Amino acid sequence: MDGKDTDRPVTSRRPALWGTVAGAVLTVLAVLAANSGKDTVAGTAPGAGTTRTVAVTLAGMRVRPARIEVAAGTVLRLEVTNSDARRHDLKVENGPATPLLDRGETRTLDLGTVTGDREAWCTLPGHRAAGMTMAIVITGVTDDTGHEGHSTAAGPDLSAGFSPGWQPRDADLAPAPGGTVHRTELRAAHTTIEVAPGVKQERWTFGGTAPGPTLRGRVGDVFEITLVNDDRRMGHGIDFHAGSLAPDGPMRTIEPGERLVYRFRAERAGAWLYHCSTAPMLQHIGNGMYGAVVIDPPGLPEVDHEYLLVSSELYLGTPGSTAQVTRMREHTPDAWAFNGVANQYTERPLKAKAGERARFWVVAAGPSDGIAFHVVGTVFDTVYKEGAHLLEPQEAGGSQVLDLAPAQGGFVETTFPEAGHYPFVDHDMRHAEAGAHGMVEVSD
Ligand SMILES: [Cu+2]
Repeated sequence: MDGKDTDRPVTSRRPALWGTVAGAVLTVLAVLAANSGKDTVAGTAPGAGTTRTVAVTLAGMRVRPARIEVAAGTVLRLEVTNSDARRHDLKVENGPATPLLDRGETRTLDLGTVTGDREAWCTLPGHRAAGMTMAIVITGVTDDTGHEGHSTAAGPDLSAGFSPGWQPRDADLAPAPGGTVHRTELRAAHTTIEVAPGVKQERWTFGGTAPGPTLRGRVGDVFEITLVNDDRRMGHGIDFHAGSLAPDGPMRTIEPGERLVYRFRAERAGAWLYHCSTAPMLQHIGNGMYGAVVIDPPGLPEVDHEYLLVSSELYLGTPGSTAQVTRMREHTPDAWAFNGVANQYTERPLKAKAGERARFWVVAAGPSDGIAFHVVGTVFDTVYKEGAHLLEPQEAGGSQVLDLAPAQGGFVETTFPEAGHYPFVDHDMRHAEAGAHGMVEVSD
């Protein structure tokens, strides 16, 4: 590669955690300050005889802080509180364990004098593997593995908070604008985006967002897109699946500072992908260069809400670095996302009212995963996939999942039966539990 890779090696996992680690250290510092009155110093070695009490929270398949640094010789106490609706415990490697704690229960674990690194985890089946772990790292001793700590948590901490001022991408899909010719300028540029709670990631984008802007029109409309390459470092191109034409000219790669005009007529309805056409597309799509084109089927009825959700994997780290591209090739994403940000609609739910009808347009951007789109608590009475109605309301059947391969698109419709909280997910649970999860809050 270019020798500027700043990723950690592939064997050392999960760059996303560094944000969490920093947060954990701050928490520890805050706890230290809060408890400084209790400290008793009985030796001259750093940490020797000092007592530290650290508040530890169990919630959302995470132990927080996920990492504690203590000086060798410190007497360590963990004040463990379960703030989750379900029960958890915390077991310290070669040390004490709490009993199963109900929500709101607290137990103090006395670890005594700590001299070596330890792990702690929830012992319920599967919780440790899901990321309920904490690393207790002793400072002032050489770690012969050369690593800082041994956190084994997987992926970004999705139970952490988004940064102050963070806003989700609007999932509402606006109606097609008037007119039959739609002109858009798309600028290819690098942008830093908060792609998961507290995780800022450099993205390659069309128009500064990933997904790029959504285009919408009717069958027969003409789209005239001017692509401008504002990226000073590399070439980009664009490919609209909604139009048919010879790729040679309009899909060519343009160099930094160049522009091209891509004109197509949308001859057929559907939920279409567009994406960067420059090789390697795994990297260009995987770093954010994709978006949706919605061409309404003739006679599409009005509904109370129309949402657009573009699904994708997320790969963290320096875009295009050896480490990131290796994860893309090995298909080990750091998270999955709707509209480019893991868990954004869990944090900021979509809103609807009981009895209202919603249409969810879904496009699978990949680059490697499709989606099994499901809305918990609802049955779809309408399914439209790849240009065809598979199910319509007057039929007796119902549908539970819209399944899309990478680059496919469609929509489903449902009516929310009553007030409540309806999660929407990629029903591949590996994806749902790592970011492909949102919520519709339905009120009376
Ligand atoms: Cu590109």
